[in-house]
Amino acid sequence: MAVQVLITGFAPFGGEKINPAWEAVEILPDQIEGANIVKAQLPVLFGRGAEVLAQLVAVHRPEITICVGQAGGRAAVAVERVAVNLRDAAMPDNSGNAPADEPIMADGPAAYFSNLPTRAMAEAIRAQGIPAVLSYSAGTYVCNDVMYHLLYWIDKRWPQMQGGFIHVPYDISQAAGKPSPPPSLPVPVIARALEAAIGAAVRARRAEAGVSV
Ligand code: PCA
Repeated sequence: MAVQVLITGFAPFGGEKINPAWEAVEILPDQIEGANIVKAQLPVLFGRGAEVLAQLVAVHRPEITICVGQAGGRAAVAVERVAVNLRDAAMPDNSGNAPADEPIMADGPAAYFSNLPTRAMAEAIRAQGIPAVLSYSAGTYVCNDVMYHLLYWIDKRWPQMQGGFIHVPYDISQAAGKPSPPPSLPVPVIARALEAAIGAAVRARRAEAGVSV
């Protein structure tokens, strides 16, 4: 059975016309390293984004789930290692909700680590000649909300699943529209980075399962 990978991007938010995370996810191939790639978009909504993800996991039963979000201003693709149990919005989500100082899960730990091979994923991106870093904060906005929920479910409900999060820079078209242009990467390059990261995660899963490719 082919490994099933669920990969999500987000809708645009914060006044942007596009979200490079979704644009890149959308153009990924349907197969990477022999794994099936299921792509979906999540809404930029506290709570609801995670609910949509839970439905997708329940339907598609992926072995690997990777969510991808825009981190405007970052200069590299960031493979996130940690999600924290905190909602603290610097700007409202797409429904105008801006929670402050709230836990995500009353019965959850302060933080979770991703159980994906994050270092190998970052190295695989760099091997493509694309800047990549390991990141120790996914923020306290909707991306962290979704990542925390994902790791909470892996802990409580779906222990066979691996999950994590990747933040990506602005697309060059977004940077070009700003008076003091922040760092950016073209969407096709971001897609290549995601493909490399997914490939590394799939290879590691197979190696662990002892399955020959
Ligand atoms: N980035 C936001 C939420 C949606 C997205 O693409 C974040 O970093 O929280």
